[in-house]
Amino acid sequence: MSVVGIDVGFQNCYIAVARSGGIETIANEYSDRCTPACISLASKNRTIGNAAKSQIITNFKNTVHGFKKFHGRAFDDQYVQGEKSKLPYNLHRLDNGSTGIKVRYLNEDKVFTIEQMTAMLLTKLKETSEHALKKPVVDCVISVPSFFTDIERRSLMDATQIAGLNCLRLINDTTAVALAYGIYKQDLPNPEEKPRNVVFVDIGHSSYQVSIASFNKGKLKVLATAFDPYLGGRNFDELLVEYFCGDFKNRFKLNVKDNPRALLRLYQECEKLKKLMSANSSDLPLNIECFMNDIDVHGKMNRAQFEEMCAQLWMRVEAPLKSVMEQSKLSRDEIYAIEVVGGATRIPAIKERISKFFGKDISTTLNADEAVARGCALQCAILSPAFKVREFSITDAVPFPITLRWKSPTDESVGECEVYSKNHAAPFSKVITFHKKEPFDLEAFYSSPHELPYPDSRIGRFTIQNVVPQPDGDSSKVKVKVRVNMHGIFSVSSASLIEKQKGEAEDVQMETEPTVQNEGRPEEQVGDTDWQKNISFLGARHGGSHPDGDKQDQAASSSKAKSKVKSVDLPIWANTTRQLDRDVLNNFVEYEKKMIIQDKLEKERNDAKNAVEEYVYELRDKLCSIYERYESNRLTIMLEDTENWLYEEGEDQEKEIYQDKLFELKKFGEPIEERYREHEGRPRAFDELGKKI
Ligand code: ATP
Ligand code: K
Ligand code: MG
Repeated sequence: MSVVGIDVGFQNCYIAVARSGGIETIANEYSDRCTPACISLASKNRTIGNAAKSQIITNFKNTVHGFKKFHGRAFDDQYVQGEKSKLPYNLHRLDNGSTGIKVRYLNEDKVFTIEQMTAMLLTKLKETSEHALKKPVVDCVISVPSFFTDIERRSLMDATQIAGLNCLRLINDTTAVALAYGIYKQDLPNPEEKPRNVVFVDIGHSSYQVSIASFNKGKLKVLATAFDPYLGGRNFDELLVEYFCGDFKNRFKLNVKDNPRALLRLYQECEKLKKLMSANSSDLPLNIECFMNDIDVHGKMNRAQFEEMCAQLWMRVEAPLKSVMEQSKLSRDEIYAIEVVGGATRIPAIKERISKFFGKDISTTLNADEAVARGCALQCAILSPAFKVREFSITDAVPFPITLRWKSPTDESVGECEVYSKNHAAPFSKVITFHKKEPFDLEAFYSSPHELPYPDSRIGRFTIQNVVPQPDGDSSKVKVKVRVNMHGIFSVSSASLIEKQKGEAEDVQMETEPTVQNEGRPEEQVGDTDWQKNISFLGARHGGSHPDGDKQDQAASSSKAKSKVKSVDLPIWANTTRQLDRDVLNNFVEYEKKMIIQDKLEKERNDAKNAVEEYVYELRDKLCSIYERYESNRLTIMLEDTENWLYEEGEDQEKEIYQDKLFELKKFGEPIEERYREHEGRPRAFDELGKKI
């Protein structure tokens, strides 16, 4: 079993793994621990990560980045439409209304879903971790913004399946950071003592998240979360770009916005400038050669100017901090530390604002780029039976309250109840008892749409099937188990009908209101993969088969049998909004595999071609130097022919053709190399002999 944690960022992804020495972040084939969230599609293959990032300008229509927050969003969604105008590649409305990405791939127009795009990225990250661990990677823990709603989380889970990963937990970014902070701390208060409260701030490229967690020895509890889902480093880049577009228009008469390539270059330069300004307060240059119409442009900016320009953004730093403090009901002096991570927290003005709000210095004891990935790997290690880690319990918080509404087809009565309040502990299961004579519907939705960073508050509809009255005509007692699981996803996980036993007095009293009972968090016992259970619900929808049910529940009912109550599992028909159909998902899994093979074949083909090229250059060099004394006219001509061939019809051939070519060349090259080695070997052999005597 693999222990891998993946931080899937809007811009940057990091991987941490557990090895015998502990948790470490690993580097990709470019010796870079950061893998850009970027995918470039081309006529023969796709490139992902660093190689794709270098295509952003040259292959801008087919190089995809900045798509993380399209998960679970409709094409018509306001956020998607707002992004669309800024993206160099094309978005496309899919048949089911969700957002697709249209690119040219293998010389065809192709539309990929967001799940597929993220799966491509995950494939790359999976390969990188497999390379580092030297074994297959399947189990992992992946980070997710704490403000992601059910549908966005489901969509991300679909992506992990397409990439062939078994995601043991989608963990909230700031919760992962809290874990990375707390697990190694030796000096946490004892369980009976007052907990230590720490604020965690993560400002990345696209969003801003805050949480407060309280720590005692061996445990952490998230008290509250808050966010500005639309404030991140990119907002500063945008303002800089805006400024220089105006500047270049005035001074160079250039319409940068009409030229996608130039605009993309400007974005890259502005981001560099922004980072430089974090370390320097003096005037800094921005120079781009051959920017547009053969014109070299140059501009400058300093920190003071930048800070003035971004006034509207600094103002947004405070709100989430205020919100999280109000929710936690803690006073500022009850806060032990403010730990900041995420690239954009390196901006001095942001640090100042946060520090000013709390009236104390902020801490940067965690690695700003790697803390999320490390926390993910730690969570994976905790869930892995194969890995020994310190006991540490993590209680997360429900970011948005969830309400359940029920109704029966004939019965007019509709009722509802908030089953999870804001900041309710998660993961968490509850059992709700109903008294019904017929199947009924449960509708789950977020209770306060106004605070939801998503336009649709619906979570799903669940029909409890096969409900019948008792033989005497009375309503049956139906126990429904709902849960917010390890991934922060809501589900109705099981339902059972309690049959009245003959001669029993119990159950006679009629409760009109359903009762809600806390079940606690049995999920924590194992690396619960109840995602698969969700899939089996979908199976129930198509095949009408009975859902798998819940093992814990079956155990519970068998123990209840002692109290002379018989319970019958009821099938649930689940309809969660816009989740990939099982067949569609399977097709995507197969297609991803095909693309992986295609990339591998293309790599082998390229390697074979490069081998020919390298051999030609190497041998030609040697023929002019160390092999000079050997007769080689024929070979010299062959090499020249091959070089020309490589630029003409040999430019784009099958792997075997290159292999044959190399073989042919070596037939003539190797005898010369052999003669040289023999010749060179002789005197040295004598030397060796001399030393021994
Ligand atoms: P998200 O968390 O929104 O999904 P992410 O995890 O990909 O995004 P990070 O890698 O945490 O984001 O941060 C990237 C952002 O931080 C970029 O906007 C980058 O320009 C910015 N950044 C990195 N270093 C600095 C610096 N020294 N000064 C200012 N900004 C910086
Ligand atoms: K990141
Ligand atoms: Mg991040």
